[in-house]
Amino acid sequence: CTKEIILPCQSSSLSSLLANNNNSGIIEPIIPIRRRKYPNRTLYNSQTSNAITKTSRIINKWWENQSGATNPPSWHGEGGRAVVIPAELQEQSKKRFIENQFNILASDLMALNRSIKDQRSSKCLAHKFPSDLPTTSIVIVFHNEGNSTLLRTLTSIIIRSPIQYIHEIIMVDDASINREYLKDTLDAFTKELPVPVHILRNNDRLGLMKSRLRGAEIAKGDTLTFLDAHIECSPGWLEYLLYEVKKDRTAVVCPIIDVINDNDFGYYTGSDMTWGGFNWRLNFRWYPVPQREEVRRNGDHSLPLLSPTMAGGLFTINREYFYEIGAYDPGMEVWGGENLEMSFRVWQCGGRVLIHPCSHVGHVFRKQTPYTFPGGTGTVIFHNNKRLVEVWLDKYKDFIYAIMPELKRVQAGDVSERLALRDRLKCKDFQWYLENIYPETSLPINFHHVGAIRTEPMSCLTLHNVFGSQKGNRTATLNIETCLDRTESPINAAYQIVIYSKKGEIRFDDLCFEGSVNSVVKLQKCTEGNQKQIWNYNNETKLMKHVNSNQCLTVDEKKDNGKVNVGPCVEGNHAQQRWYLERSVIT
Ligand code: LR7
Ligand code: MN
Repeated sequence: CTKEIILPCQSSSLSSLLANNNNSGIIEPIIPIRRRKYPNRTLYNSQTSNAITKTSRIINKWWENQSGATNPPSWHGEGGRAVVIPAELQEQSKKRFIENQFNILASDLMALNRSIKDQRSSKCLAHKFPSDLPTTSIVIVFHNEGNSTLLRTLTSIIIRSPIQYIHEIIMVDDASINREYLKDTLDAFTKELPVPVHILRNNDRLGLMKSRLRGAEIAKGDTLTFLDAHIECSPGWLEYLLYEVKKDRTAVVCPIIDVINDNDFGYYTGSDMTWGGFNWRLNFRWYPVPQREEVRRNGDHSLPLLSPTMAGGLFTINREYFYEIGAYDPGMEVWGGENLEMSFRVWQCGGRVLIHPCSHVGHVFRKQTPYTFPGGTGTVIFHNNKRLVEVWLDKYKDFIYAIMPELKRVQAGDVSERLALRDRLKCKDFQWYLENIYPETSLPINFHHVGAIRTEPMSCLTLHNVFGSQKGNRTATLNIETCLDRTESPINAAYQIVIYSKKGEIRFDDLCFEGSVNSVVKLQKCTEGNQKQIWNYNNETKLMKHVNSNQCLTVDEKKDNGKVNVGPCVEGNHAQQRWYLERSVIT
């Protein structure tokens, strides 16, 4: 089953994350670190300028020790540009890629305080903040993080935040192995920073959820801000997050996540028209923001989006509210699932998940994890997802288990405390969440039928390659094949389950049956208002009409290639056009 597991940050979903126009934004001054001046904005008082100067001095010292040079070897990556690896370093950089699953040499060639573009629109820049924003404790957990990426994470926080709001930075080393620099070098670097930095070190691997819980426990700030360990904060990233939490203590606020290329560290603006959802296998996914959300915001892209889910890595939350709403599920291990769990929980129990389009933080997206998953990748993620399903999904459990029969078999462990939490908070059910917060979901909410669609001899519409491989290529195909028994071969039978929705789509996850006159039916991304994706079933004649062409769904018997076509409807009894909807997997 591991081949089906797709990590959220795989490259295929990245393209949908990028903004169309990457050329806007003023570049911070590209000058040597020592002389770099930061514009004095509101909130950026002398305390902040001093912090920036001091941080720059430390960075210089760090580089001198590292490379014997006053400044980095050359000005790589300035303005967020990509690093060009010198020919003599290319082989080494490729060889060392696996250490972190990103090009650490490219990162090493850049200044820790390399400049990037200001990502904010003029509308965002016009926002005003009160001076009494809540403070924050920044929690960064890491397992085997790269040196320069981690130090750049810290540097970017300090040089791009109004320092008076940073109560402290709490770092949790989740039992990294064979990385000496995460000990003394990190201690020395952080000791000199102009904000208090606490470093906790786990003796045993706790995984990211329990590590974050451990970090949050010692936090004293008004809010908590969680960050991954390989990020770059862009100018103004923090103010917007803090202000939303000040206005609404139940808001969980995420920045737009910009993309730092894993190979050359080029910094690319994330789209403000992308939000968080999830697919049938409970993988977090980016999807386009629907029109209704544009209407709700009056087209103002400097206002926060109400997002169904969050990516998980980067967000600010009121510290007390974090605990009220149930923090993290301590039964979850290593990586995965906690992002959806928190999203469902926050929405179902009265909070809100926001993405603030004025706040941008860059993140190094990797195609694979560089570290081990104690217990096995599949097992761990399934265990976490099973807990999520058992606690939050109500009757949608049955659907998920039909789609992922493997998940039904794994152990969730004891979830009674999480169920008690849900009870205590009087949370709404999952149906409410889907209907009100995520009506665009690919899960079945408004449907005529969920299950196999077959012809008279037991042949079923069957899908292949729907979720793609780890590398992200997805060449979904549709065939007509022998119907499979869900008890005998549940895993393969899952690919014969489709939704026939009230809108008239026939869909599998986010893929829709798309037809046109006299041609083979294709699987395409479902798109609102695409008439070629609308079907009309007649329970009496058993015909499945393709509305747009006024033709019928037909088994291609002549070619005998296992394909289904849209073709002229035949009067009377024609077995190739008679379709039966098998018993639904949910009601
Ligand atoms: O055992 C572990 N212990 C850790 O401390 C495993 C991981 N970690 C740390 C790790 O070093 C990193 O700092 O946890 C952090 C997240 O792990 P990554 O960066 O290896 O994975 P990721 O970027 O794919 O993680 C995304 O999904 C995770 C699901 O559990 C978390 O929610 C991450 O926070 C999340 N990251 C983001 O949302 C950033 C944007 C990427 C996307 C989409
Ligand atoms: Mn990450």
